[in-house]
Amino acid sequence: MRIAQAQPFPYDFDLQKTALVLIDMQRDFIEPGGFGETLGNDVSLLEAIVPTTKVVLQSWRAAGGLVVHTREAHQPDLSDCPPAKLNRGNPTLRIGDEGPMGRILVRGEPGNQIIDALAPIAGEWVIDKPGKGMFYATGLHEKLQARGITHLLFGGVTTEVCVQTSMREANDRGYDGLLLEDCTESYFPAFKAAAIEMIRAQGAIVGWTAPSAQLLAALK
Ligand code: C5J
Repeated sequence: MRIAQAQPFPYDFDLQKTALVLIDMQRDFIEPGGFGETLGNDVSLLEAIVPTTKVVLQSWRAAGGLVVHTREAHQPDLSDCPPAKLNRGNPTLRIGDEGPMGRILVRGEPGNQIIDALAPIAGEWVIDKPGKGMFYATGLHEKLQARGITHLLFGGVTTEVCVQTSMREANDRGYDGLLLEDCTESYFPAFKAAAIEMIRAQGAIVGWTAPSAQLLAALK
């Protein structure tokens, strides 16, 4: 398959060797009362990509492709949350504190679940990650290798933090990654725009980008 209009040049992929990766589409970031809001962000910005992402998810499922969902999630005792992460900044609630959707960024809490519209179904992978990148302390690389995955299509939040970190980690591990531009969002539109430019600069130095309509056209 080919996304001919991808930037900076066409992106070729084999459906059987490609996974759709949705980064951190969890209530903590997208709904009021979660981690995103405690940091002072307007979370409604992120809701805007949900319908587009849902269409992509449904089309990818219909095509039979592997789906990977990640969640930024810590153990209840926070043993996997270094002080440098826990104490940084001045949020109204810190990781592990009790918020309106349970403990912030803690595994198993209501706020840590993927939003209903994109909820995983049987056979899809759900990866809990303590870091911003999806490979750090998750074992995901080994699982993808065992499945023969070489290409990764990315969506999710936030573009310049967990999505970009995951794409960079993937790039260093030898995957060809493409970011679906309208399936990712940031609390800071300028950061999203800059991240997209960075990813595809210098001959796809991190990877490719394309609007999701081009993926849907390739899947038809
Ligand atoms: C952040 C994320 N922004 N999923 N996490 O803290 O991007």
